[in-house]
Amino acid sequence: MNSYKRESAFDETSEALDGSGVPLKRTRTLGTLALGGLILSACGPTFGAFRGATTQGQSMFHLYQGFFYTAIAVGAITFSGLLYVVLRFRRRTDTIPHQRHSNVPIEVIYTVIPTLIVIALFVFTVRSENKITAVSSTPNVSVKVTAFQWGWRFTYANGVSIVSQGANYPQLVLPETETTKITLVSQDVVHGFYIPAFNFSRYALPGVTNYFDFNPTTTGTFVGRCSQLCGLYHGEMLFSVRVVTPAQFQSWLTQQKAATA
Ligand SMILES: [Cu+2]
Repeated sequence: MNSYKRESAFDETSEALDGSGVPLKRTRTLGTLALGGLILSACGPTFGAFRGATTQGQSMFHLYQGFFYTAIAVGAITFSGLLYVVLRFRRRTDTIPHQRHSNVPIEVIYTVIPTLIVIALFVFTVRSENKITAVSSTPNVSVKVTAFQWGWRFTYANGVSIVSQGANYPQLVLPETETTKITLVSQDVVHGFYIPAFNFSRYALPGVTNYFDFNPTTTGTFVGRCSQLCGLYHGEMLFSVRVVTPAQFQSWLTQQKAATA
């Protein structure tokens, strides 16, 4: 009797209405779903990608994560169907199931659903790419990155230049949260400006100038490398990226300027 009472008391609360007249139970379910989605995207599996140390890198990561979740859902449905027929018609004595020439509703479903999935993935891709490739007209910092066989030169607007010197790999210093506009060029052959933690790679092409922005979201030091086989010492084309607070960045830049002078 006690358990019955508790159950009925629970039912009363769960069927209660919230202000808008929607049953509380449904509101809670929707809330749980939304929270679940939020937790999945914030702390869900990375599927081997970086979470992204820039706002652009995070957009890339969320797109990749969304593609992966979609692939898992499609895979689960496909394999469930496959497993069902394998088990359902496993007996040797089973006669061949009823064969039909066509089934219009099923054909419509398996044409329309994949089309909708592709359209949705396309829309999300365009939205993410627009965010990733957007270039600010009023960046806080501008750096020209020059790739050459086999190193990098980072030139800041005030003339400070950091360049590869033998085994001394250059370091690109960026301010956290602020917008840094990168102008990427190549002095000789095709190179790839790749920062794994930023989920970002872009060709450095001779005769072509590429522009993009970085808005770092966290301080730290990250590995950078050339992602295009560009010759004998391609493997030596390493660099690092150090993200510091804007105040630290300003004092670093002033110090470098004084050292150059
Ligand atoms: Cu290279």
